Amino acid sequence: MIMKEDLFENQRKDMILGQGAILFAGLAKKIDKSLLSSVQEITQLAPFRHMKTSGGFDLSVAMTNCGLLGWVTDEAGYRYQSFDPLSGLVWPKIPPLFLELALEAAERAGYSSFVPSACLINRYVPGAKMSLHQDKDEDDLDSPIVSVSLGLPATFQFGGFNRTDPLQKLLLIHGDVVVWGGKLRLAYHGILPLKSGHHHLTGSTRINLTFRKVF
Ligand code: MD3
Ligand code: FE
Repeated sequence: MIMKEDLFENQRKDMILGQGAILFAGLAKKIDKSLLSSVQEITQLAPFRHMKTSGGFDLSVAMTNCGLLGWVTDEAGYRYQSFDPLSGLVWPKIPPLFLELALEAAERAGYSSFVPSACLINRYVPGAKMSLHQDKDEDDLDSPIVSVSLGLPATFQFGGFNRTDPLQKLLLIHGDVVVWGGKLRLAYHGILPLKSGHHHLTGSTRINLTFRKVF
């Protein structure tokens, strides 16, 4: 008899999600504590904050960045910029450990010279969500986006090039690394409201890193 747990277990194996997009289940687990202490160091220089949409609403996800460029949004709209609007200082550097992980995943997915110029760091608390969107602010759409999930699990949804295309759901759990390239690079995607829970390393939060080559 197939049990519910088996279906969950199946999703815990590396999986091709589409042409050019692969889930590496648990790949970041081996370095989870180091990744989280790096996040801690970054946020001492560039704290998590709730950015405003151009319409003036606070995002439920708190964000910061490291790298040469950081993604920001405010009343003027969204963009990549080289400095943190809170401090006026350049964003903290991407820690070598982050780069090694992102490059390992990209390489394994077939992207041999991925050099991210930006790393957006998202923090979700229960109820926080990310509405369906496409990531197309980057000039380099041939490069993949590499995402790393830490802490509480989240239900990720992705579809096609049109907002109304049918959606697939994928549970992203602690340590999962996904390389989003090929056709899925421009897919609509989002995160359903985070369920409350406790994770031994992040408490009641989920942290997501996304590595991007902006230009
Ligand atoms: C699929 N973040 O920051 S990561 C984002 O979990 C974002 O915080 C989500 O969407 C999060 O823009 C999802 C996975 C992800 C990132 C970028 C993608 C999936 C993607 C770009 C294209 C297709
Ligand atoms: Fe996105």
